[in-house]
Amino acid sequence: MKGWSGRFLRVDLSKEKCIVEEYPADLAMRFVGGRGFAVKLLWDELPPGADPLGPENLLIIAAGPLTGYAIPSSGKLVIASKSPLTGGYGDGNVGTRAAVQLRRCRLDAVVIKGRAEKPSYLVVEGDRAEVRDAGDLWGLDAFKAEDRLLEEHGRDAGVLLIGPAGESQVRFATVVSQRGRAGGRPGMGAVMGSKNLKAVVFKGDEEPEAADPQKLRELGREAYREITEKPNYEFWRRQGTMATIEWCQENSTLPTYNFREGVFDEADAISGSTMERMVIKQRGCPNCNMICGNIIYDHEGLESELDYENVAMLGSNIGLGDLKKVAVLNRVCDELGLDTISAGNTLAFAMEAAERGLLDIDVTWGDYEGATRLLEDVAYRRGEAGELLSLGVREAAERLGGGASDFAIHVKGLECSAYDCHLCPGMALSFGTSPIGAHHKDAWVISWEISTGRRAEYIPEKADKVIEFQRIRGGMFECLTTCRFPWIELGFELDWYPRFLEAATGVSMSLEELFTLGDRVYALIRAFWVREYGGEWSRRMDYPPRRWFEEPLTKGPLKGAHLELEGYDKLLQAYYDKRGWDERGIPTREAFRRLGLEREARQLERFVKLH
Ligand code: PTT
Ligand code: SF4
Repeated sequence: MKGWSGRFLRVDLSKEKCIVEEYPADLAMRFVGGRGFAVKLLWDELPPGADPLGPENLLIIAAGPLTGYAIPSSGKLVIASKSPLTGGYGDGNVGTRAAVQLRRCRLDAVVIKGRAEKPSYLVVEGDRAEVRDAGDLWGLDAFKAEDRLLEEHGRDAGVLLIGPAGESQVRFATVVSQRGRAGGRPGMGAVMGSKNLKAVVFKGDEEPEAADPQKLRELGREAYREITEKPNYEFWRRQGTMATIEWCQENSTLPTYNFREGVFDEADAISGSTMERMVIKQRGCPNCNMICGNIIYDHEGLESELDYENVAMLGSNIGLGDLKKVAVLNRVCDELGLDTISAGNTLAFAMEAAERGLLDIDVTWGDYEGATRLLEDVAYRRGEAGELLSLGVREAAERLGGGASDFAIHVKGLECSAYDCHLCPGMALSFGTSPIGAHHKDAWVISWEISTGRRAEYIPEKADKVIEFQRIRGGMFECLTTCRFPWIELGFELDWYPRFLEAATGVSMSLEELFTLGDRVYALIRAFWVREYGGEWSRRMDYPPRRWFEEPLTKGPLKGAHLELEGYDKLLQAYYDKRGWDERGIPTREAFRRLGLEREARQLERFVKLH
């Protein structure tokens, strides 16, 4: 095979064994890479009902067939596992040198199981892989530990690692890289911690072989040039994702006070324009010419890299209107290895619980010192509140009782990312049906929904749009693992990707085929959830948070707005119908057959009757 190396590294930490194996070409043709490989491996190899924090869980690091080539934004990989936060499929996409170096080791993925006896890290250097002692790294924050590893293995090594939160298995601990890249929101960092695995280091020595290297180089050059010529390019380089603060405020979708409101009185103070005046430098992922990580000095004088989600969740959502202080919370999350989105939700949940007298902590809205303290308590699972909140808002609310579940903002246990949906039924559906819980990455339809005339309409076109985006973003981009920003932010056309793929692999796949790949991956991820939840699975798992239905906005231009349950249910049904899923949200036998998943359907029938 060209483009694909055709090799996985398999690591058993319990036995300290590392073996390289060739995988069948059919896997590449049907699942392509990244998320596709991850879900197929989890489906085939993870024992059903496995404890996500037990040694049997698999941690999968998977690149795609475009990863590492000199084409736009190809420096990303997917990290996946059964999630300890949701109990279902979990993954994240990280832009990191580790992606490029993984491929330079002539590997497409690493599959890690077992549990090391003592704190360890994995080093893959060219063809050599070994598990080493990480005794002196354990306990260090993610920045310090990465610095040490780079000193040891060279500054060009690629590192994925966890901070103290991953070590103590906080359910929303994430995997960090390069001081400001992070991925695996649904607790991929906790899975690493449960395996006693502090870090994975890659350092390769061979370029991945392409089917037509000359053609790929030419396409790459042309594509980089085209990106810089896009009309929005200069603005993007200045603000990156931070422009979204102003846009959300204007459209009343900026999460505020634990998603009670969609507007924040101090939005200007945390906006992209405010940030522009503070930026000291920029940072990005490998192979990218539209880098979007904006770095400022935070309130403590240290560097912090800002993104929209981080600032909204640790700013307006907790009532904090000071960008430099928000930046401290953001940096602390990176150092500790906590997912910023879930951290912002968890802080807001705790503030509201305290306000209602359900939780005995001294932290109020906008309380920067209190929030910083609480983040540390959570990361180290210190004290009663730290321990409780380390479980994520779904479980913390269940344990607290007293109606706390009414203000726990999540879907399937994953805390919502930063879009208030009191009047965005389409975006609410996107959160409801996202394959990892409430994350925006698969179907960010909110911009389309608002720009096409925003009404409380529950029309099937919205379900169609969610599916269209899920195919492109959640399917094609997550399997190729390249960044979707050139397309979604600058309008870099999708038909570049089949061309890149053909030059890299020699395999011709049309866009339509790449979208079908998305459907296949979605059906299998859904099967995974249903298998793991068994009798507890129901369509209610696809509902967005109760607050958006039951507690109308109290201020701003959309005062009084809220979602309608009946309308949402109609929209969800339209979504199921279009996908060929039954009224429980489970793919039918026919839907599985159409996607070439007959065998998987038969396996699923052991757990649930299919229609
Ligand atoms: C992503 C999620 C996001 S989505 C953000 S900001 W965003 C948060 N970033 C965090 C962070 O930072 N530190 C931290 N401790 N926790 C964080 N949690 C949050 O994680 C990211 C960019 C961004 S910035 C986005 S939207 C796009 N995401 C892509 C994607 O998902 N797939 C893809 N093919 N391309 C993408 N391009 C963009 O990449 P998760 P990154 Mg990320 C510091 O990880 O788990 O997917 O959650 O990866 O390298 O940081 O790039 O406004
Ligand atoms: Fe990374 Fe941003 Fe470039 Fe995407 S646009 S590859 S997230 S730096």
